[in-house]
Amino acid sequence: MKVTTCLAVLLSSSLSLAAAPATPAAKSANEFLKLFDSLYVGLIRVSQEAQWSASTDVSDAHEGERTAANTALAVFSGDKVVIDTCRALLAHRKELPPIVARELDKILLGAAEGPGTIPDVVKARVAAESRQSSTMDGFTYKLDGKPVTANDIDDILQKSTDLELRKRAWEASKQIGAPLKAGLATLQTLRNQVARELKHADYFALQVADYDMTDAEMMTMLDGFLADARPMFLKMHAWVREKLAARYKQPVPKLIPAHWINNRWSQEWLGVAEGSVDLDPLFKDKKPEWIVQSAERFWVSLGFPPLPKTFWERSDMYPVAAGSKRKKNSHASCWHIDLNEDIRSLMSVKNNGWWFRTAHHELGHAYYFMSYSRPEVPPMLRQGANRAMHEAMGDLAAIAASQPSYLKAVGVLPESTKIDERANLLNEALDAAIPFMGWSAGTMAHWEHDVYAKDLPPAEWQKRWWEYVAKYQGVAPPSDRSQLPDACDACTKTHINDLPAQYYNYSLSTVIKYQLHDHICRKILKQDPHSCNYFGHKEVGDFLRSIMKQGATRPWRVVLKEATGEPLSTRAMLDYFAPLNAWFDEQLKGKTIGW
Ligand code: X8Z
Ligand code: ZN
Repeated sequence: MKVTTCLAVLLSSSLSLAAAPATPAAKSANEFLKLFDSLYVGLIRVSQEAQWSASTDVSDAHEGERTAANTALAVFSGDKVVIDTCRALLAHRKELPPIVARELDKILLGAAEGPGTIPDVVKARVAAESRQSSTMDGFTYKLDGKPVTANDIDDILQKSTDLELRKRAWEASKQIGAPLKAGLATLQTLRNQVARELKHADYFALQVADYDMTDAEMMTMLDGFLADARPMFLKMHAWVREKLAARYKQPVPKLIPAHWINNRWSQEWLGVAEGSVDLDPLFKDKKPEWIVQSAERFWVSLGFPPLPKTFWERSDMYPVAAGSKRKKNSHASCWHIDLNEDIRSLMSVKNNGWWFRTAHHELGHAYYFMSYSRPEVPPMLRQGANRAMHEAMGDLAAIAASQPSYLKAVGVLPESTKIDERANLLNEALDAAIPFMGWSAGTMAHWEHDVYAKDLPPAEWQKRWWEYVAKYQGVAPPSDRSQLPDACDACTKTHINDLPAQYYNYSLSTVIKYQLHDHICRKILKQDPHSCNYFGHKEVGDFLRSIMKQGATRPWRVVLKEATGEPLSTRAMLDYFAPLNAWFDEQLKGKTIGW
């Protein structure tokens, strides 16, 4: 085969290979990848470091450094030579080892994020992304005129029964939307321009391409999840609105007012199921550090190594001290700084049940990073089998961390505590699965799809958002927000700004986590999935590691089928919650379902 780019000529003349490749195409690809990987890893590290500083200490200087580092990365990743070389090599796909073709595919997807053929657009996009993150991370919420943190707002929504205060706190949580709206409008155009340059239909389609799917296929799949979960969701919705109306002494509404629910976006419906284990009091005397250490103990008990020393030295996991001027991103995340050993987490951990689960989730990412950081997995494939699989590992640890048998085993829950299994199952469905499908596969996926694939004008964003919240989540704002000219309630969600067109990752991960859980409990531990404790079981760790260590070297559908014996399916999730059906039917006799 003949590759005519100057980079390839330079490469073939200057590099030698350790092992003779089977075909000329493979030889050229190896030479190209050797140089590409070395430059890419260097640039990614610098870009991640700059992003880390900008996210943990918001300042103009850090924003400037992030923009500079990300521009350098984009210029390299999207260089025309890189694009032409990958395309030329992929024209000989059949002559390439599959892992090499996968690497080249991933490089092309990365290039499509910033094609060198439109440098001004790419530069503008990188700067606009950086600005948007700084605006978001540097924002201060105000409640009754006083500054409050996201944790403070969540505390009120999780604990207060004062409906007026709840409404003010919920409205305060929407303040951040207006300053982000103009930036998102700019990014809507720039992201689509960038994606369309390399012939992706739009930015949403570009993100979905990472799953080897078209956006139509993805939307059909998500609509399938929604249809599968809908019968239970409708029952759950009818039951919850009665419960909350009684709690707040209000008439039973058709749509549930958003400030009645314990989460800023009604994505998780926590604290409705009475009689379920209330975790918060159990952590009252614990330090936030203990929460993260417990999450590490969970993973170590499965046979994973302790986290690297640098994780503890470099992570930023606790709220900024009161009175400090420093501002940091308030959303939990885990970072693979150098695609090798430098792993860090950014959180604002407090000693409550929500952060206990979230810490387990974040360390799931950390252990996935550690498992595929090995010489057999090239840098471009140091990713999850797909992005959802990465989230699923975290989510799996989060459900495992909520199981009473685990909480008893690690001494959080007194041995003598009586467990109301039905209440716990209901609580889990409300918190981690069924309403979450309406939010993730419904509102979030459809709204972002409209924004990118249908170029929905910013003037229509707010109205469309609340139409979807009503349709998919059965929720309404406390007062009409669809006509507020400056508001952007969608923009209040972190991912809309800095992980755009990817939220369906969490819908898939919800489905996958129950498939993995079902397999682990039934096939490996021979336990009932409703009461199943992974803690201390190395065979569970071996199973998870067998998936994680592959990174993205093989197609995700193959990896999932091999691991669980089943293709992607809502079966396990629906089976898991099936015991609630009869109970709901009993509770809802004579009541109206739906809205
Ligand atoms: O963003 C997250 C993780 C990031 S690693 C904490 N999650 C989604 C969200 O908060 O909206 C986990 C569940 C859904
Ligand atoms: Zn995550």
